[in-house]
Amino acid sequence: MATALHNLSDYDFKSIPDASNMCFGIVVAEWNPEITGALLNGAVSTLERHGALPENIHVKTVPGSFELIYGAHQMTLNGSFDAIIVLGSVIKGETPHFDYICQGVTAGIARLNTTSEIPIIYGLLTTNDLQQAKDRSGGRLGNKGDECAIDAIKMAKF
Ligand code: DLZ
Repeated sequence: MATALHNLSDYDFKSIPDASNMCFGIVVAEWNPEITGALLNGAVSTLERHGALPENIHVKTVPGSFELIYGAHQMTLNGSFDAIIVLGSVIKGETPHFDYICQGVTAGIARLNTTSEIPIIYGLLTTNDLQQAKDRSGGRLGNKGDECAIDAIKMAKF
């Protein structure tokens, strides 16, 4: 008879580590600033609520979401961050541009996660319209920036 090697109770699915000794980099895109500014506010306030010191949260802006890849890569070279968060908002237009940017950023950040020493948390909102982006950046469906902050804290000392 097979015996269970692991019990669900062995794992802690809920607790969030204290972030007071952690250092974070955030790269945020300037496109759709109403949305990305709200994502940034959510991420920073959630990191601080879990103990991160303001001086240990380093924010850099990039022109658009496509530049999040370069920005995050530069931050990985810095050597002083425990985790990096990228924040952007791509809103569907009338051309396939949306698809190329979404795929490019997603693949770029995924690749960085396998080549860098630290985790890069993916905070790219890809929505069909502005309202969907508002709903997910502090509106009725929460704030993706908050979620990314929690994920960064959990992954920082993986
Ligand atoms: C060009 C472009 C377009 C059409 N839409 C968006 C968008 O919705 N969100 C975003 O973050 N960036 C957009 N960009 C800019 C690209 O991400 C990028 O900055 C440029 O293609 C230059 O590399």
